[in-house]
Amino acid sequence: ASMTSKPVRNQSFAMINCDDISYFKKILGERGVVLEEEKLDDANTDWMRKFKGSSKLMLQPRSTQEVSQILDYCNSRRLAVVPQGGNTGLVGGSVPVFDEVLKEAAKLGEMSQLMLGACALFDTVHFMEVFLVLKHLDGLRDPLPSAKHNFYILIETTGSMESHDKEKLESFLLQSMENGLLNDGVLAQDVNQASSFWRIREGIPEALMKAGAVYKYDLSLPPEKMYNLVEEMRERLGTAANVVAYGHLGDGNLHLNISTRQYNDSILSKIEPFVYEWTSEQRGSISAEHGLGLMKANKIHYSKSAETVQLMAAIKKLLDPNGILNPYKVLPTSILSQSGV
Ligand code: 2HG
Ligand code: ZN
Repeated sequence: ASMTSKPVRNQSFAMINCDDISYFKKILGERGVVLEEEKLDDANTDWMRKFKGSSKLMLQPRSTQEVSQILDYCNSRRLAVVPQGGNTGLVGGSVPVFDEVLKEAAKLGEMSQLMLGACALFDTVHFMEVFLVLKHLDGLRDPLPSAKHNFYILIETTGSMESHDKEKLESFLLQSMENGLLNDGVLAQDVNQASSFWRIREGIPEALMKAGAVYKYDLSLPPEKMYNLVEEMRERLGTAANVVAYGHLGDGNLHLNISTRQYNDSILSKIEPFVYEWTSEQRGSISAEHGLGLMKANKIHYSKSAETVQLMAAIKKLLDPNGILNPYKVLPTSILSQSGV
């Protein structure tokens, strides 16, 4: 079951024919043109298995020049294109909706990876759900086995001097325990232990997938309000669902994940539009880290004004006059048809 009703195919886009394929083989060589159904099937399906397209062709350019040749051609032929990296998106942003041409971006992605690497240098504070992960994933240990707690935070600092980081964290832990802010805590003694803590934090999405169906929301909210939404949602849903909250405390990013045995419209109607309205009232954003994709293209008005959305559509029209780039995503189809995209 999908959480989004599918838009209709934009009939101004052409369908791929043999001439197109010959042209792509000419510029990319045989190796750059993938037609095998099995490979396409993976790329057509998002990793949560919620969104599925029917692309018949994947291109693997290896230079920016090849990329620009592909886009020139697709634009002149009105062939819609979906660039795809790791295909680990959560909002249906990286899979085709219909028969768009797939363009593998992984081989060109080194620059933006660099950027992720640089980000990791900053101190990070995450909050997380521990038991869910311990229950569903193997080989992990409870870092604070003496008692069960409701709320865990994971803090990592990366200063230039390890001993100084350690001192800072030790005194933070001690002080916070003294004034009742924290019940319990543990400091990783070496990199192995640190990475075992991280495995718990990073295992949450996987554990949720194993637990059953999951409704995912990626919100940004004032940090002091974040948990109110979680509590309200728990009240609203009662025993029908397990409301799981984790995320990036430092930037006010709440991953509200609602786990149920199966997808079910009555649960969905208790979650939406409530979750979007609540976020909008707090002047938060309904898409903090993972974009709007297909899933939230028609929800953008909860966090952006009509003027801003018009402006975004105008910029899109300027850069992509035929609307061939990743269509049906981010902006509502109604706005784009008004602006003639
Ligand atoms: C994370 O912080 C990722 O673990 C995934 O951004 C978020 O699964 C999610 O909702
Ligand atoms: Zn995240």
